[in-house]
Amino acid sequence: MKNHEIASLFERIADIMELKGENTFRINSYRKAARVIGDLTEDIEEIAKTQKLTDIPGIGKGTAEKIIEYINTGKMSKYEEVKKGVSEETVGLMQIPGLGPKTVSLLSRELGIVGLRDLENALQAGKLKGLFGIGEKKIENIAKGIELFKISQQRISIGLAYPIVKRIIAELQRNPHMKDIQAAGSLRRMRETVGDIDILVSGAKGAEIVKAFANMRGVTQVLAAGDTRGSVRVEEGVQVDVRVVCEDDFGSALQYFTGSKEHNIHLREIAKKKGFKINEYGIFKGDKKVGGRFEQEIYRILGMDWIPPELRENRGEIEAAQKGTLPNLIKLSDIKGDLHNHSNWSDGTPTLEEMAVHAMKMGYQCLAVSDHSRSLHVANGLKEEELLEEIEEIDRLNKKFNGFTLLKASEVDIKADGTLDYPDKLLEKLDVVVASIHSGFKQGREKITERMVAAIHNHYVNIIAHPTGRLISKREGYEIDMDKVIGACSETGTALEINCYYDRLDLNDINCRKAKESGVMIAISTDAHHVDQMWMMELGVGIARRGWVEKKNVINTLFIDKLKAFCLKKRGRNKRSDPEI
Ligand code: DGT
Ligand code: CA
Ligand code: CA
Ligand code: ZN
Repeated sequence: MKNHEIASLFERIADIMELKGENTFRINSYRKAARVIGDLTEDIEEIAKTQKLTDIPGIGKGTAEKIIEYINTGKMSKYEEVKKGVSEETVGLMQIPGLGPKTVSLLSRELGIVGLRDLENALQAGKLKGLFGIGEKKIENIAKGIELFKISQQRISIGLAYPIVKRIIAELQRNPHMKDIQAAGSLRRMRETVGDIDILVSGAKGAEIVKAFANMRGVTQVLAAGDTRGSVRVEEGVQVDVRVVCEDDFGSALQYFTGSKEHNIHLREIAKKKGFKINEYGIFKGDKKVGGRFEQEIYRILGMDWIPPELRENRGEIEAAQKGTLPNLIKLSDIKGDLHNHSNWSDGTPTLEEMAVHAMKMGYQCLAVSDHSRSLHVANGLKEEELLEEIEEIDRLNKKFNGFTLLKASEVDIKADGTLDYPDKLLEKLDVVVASIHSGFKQGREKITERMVAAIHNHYVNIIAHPTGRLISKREGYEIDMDKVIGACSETGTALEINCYYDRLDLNDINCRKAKESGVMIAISTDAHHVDQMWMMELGVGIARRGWVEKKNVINTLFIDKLKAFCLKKRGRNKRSDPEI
């Protein structure tokens, strides 16, 4: 799919035009096109084939022509034209979070900064100080932006890697020489970011399999292709490694290449003490191989329970496996609903009905529509009367459904002073209230924590959404005292959200585990703005598993009456019939 490439090309055109100080109106139309194309779920090439590009809102005739040109030739003359006279390196600078065209043009004019190296030198020499409009805080942000940029060049979100792996596995599975195939490494452990993708295959004809791997759709560069291993770069920019082993070794190789390194080192020490040796070829007693076909054998022979990959970080999982006290981790199939979603009433794409139909297809019992609240203008937040209308529409739709419920909800903005964006009497009409911070990120740790805790103490707030506000590829999030937040949630019966959206994924694994240990319930929610984002539930479940979370810790595994009771309980209305949760 070329959607992503084309969207970023338009984004780059807009950036360069802005750098050159060109017409704002035209710049914005390129940015809009970039956003629209980035959000498309259909393959833009497919759409182009049927001549419907201009049917897409935001795509005019000129834009459509540029897209077709790119599809046909791999080039866009507008881009070639606009970047004349600007160095590639300077264009690259604008990809650094916090460095927009205005700052980049200032830096180049005043300090002659062309690329990243220049910028880093200038920062180190303190040359940015005193430039017009660049204060201490801005300098600090640029430094942080460079760090994030470097990380994003090295690691990608699991949400981006996941579909790549699915595509590769589906393609390789068709190869007749293949026996087993499985993702290993950090991806199998469901780390929130992955450095590269590791795929393990078993089969007798290694060279044939590696050849098929190197010739896969989407490969842009072959870094290595031998008899038992191959390494390629794919169009999404990430490196993918494949190893081929013989069937008899598959389990031990899978164990080895899943890692983490720290887990494996600890496990090897235990093996050694017990007189075994483990490596990618098997588990050995002296020279005799005693296991290796299945991963389970390794753990069993070492006297412990099999450890789910998400736990393999050497954070106490080996000891728990020896004692038989590993948690019974939550599974995707335990999920009964999704409690944070946006429809076209605010900034989402789908209608309420489309969301409901998709949720039913996913086997859910319920779905909460939590459109944005009134102050969030950028996200088309709902005025009070609009939320009332939406509630009516939900009531009307629910009459049509059988065994499925759209829950009335809102993602209410927590304002700068810790109060909520809607009055209690309106919140009372909702089944689920999700609250989150979208502004004032720079308030400082104490103030933000206070603000969040105040919201948690509101009797109507059931879930705190994306509790750190970070975006993996763009920003670190606000500083917050998570222990205090967890404490307040535990005290008040408020749930914390794992936001499944690939660029968010906060609560992270560590805080998740803390929350669980403090008895805080967790909501795993996708924050979908499109039905095609609802699959990301899988990512959130992965993070929950990394946080040792069990089904009983998660509110969206509850049957709907229990879920409603959980929410009502906080309002103090339902004291007599405490739900058993
Ligand atoms: P990443 O790619 O940075 O997200 O992290 P991983 O964990 O996927 O690391 P990677 O791709 O370098 O290696 C895949 C697995 O192979 C790793 O999790 C464990 C195993 N492995 C690699 N190098 C070593 C090593 O030196 N010792 C041990 N015990 N295992 C290793
Ligand atoms: Ca890896
Ligand atoms: Ca690797
Ligand atoms: Zn949201």
